[in-house]
Amino acid sequence: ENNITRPRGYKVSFHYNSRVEDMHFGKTHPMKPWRLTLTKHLVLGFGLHHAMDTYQAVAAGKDQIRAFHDSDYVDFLSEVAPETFEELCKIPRFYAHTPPRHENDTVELGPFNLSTSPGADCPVFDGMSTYLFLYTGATLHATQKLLTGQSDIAINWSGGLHHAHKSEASGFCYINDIVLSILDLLRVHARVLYIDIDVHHGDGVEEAFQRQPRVMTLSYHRYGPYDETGHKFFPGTGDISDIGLRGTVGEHFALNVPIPSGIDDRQYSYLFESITSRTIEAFNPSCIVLQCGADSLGGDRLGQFNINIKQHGDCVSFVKKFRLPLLLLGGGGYTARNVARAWCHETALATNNTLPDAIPMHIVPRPEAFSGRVHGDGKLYPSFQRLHLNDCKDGELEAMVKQVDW
Ligand code: ZLM
Ligand code: CA
Ligand code: ZN
Repeated sequence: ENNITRPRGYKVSFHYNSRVEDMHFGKTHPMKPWRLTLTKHLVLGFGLHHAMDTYQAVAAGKDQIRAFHDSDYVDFLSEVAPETFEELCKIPRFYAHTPPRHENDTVELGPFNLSTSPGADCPVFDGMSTYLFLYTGATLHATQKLLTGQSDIAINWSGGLHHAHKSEASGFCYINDIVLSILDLLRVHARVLYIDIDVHHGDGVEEAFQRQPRVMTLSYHRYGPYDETGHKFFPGTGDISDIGLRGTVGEHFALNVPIPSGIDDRQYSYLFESITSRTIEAFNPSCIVLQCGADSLGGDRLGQFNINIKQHGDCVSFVKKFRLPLLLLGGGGYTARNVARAWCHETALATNNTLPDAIPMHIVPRPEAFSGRVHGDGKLYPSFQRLHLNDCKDGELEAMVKQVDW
């Protein structure tokens, strides 16, 4: 199929469990696990599984998650479901974690920033525990493969949930699989570099290691002053002056690259390559974790950047060239067809393959073909019949947002 070959001289592993696809955050919630279905079908359709070792992820154990997260929070996550939420909220050790209410709150928040209100960022939904423990299990197994040297590059597109805090869900993230992975890597590696190209600031990972000089966090993200509606782009942190906790040994081991809306390929590539190479040179890590959030692509439902799949992939290639053990994770990405095209392309780059632009008709994902349920909006996008690495917006590349004056 398409002359897909295994990479020469190194090994790639792919970690996934299709059960994550059955989950629904809510009807209009931007996070669509369906994007992972599309990604899987492109990866399999192009035959990229022949170039890697593929592993079916098993759920992480509660004790593994307690390496970072609060024990009560882990208990809550493992027991919570829409039916049990209200009762669990009344248990004192959980109730104690309910944030204070603000007057103009539109959604009612329960313990740990979780909620059953439909407008919540972190809703409690059916099958949620299964979903959380599976994406975490996939990341932890990928990490093990790197630690044992059985893989040189390990991939988990269902992971990369960078906003989760020790005892609080945030921004669609409940368990911080990245922090858990880095904690494991630190058992063997002297210095771990974390790079985050999601359009949002990787605040959860940065915060977890703000006193840790053996972990350098580097996030590229949309950041700026308040917008017309009086809000900051989520999560509102990641200023250039934010460099790790001052007065601790972790100071200078966080880097933030705040970026205005509308940044294009050339501008992004200049920033990414100059800053990333200087960081690797100076920090000298022995392994790298790269969060490949695809909401930095042009045309993303939540993002405000204007970069193409080709450029997004070039970031992966650039990091790969340093030949260090590399963990590739997903993250954000809210225009499903572009997310799938990007992560499939990046799977090809990881395995040293080049994909033809045309997606053969027999592998164009047909929504109606899966489990009798209509996922996404149920439409077959015309643009999805080609990879279109240089066209995230189907022909119109001007930013949806105001182009800033550079
Ligand atoms: N409201 N429904 C990126 C995480 C971004 C915080 C403003 C909730 C949404 C968004 C939820 C169905 C990653 C904020 C937003 C509305 C407080 C955010 C539910 C639409 C919906 O239609 C929606 C009714 C929802 C949430 C939009 N939330 C857009 N942006 C951000 C979180 C996560 O990509 O970095 C990694 C995976 N939250 O701006 C509010 C302040 C909650
Ligand atoms: Ca980022
Ligand atoms: Zn994001």
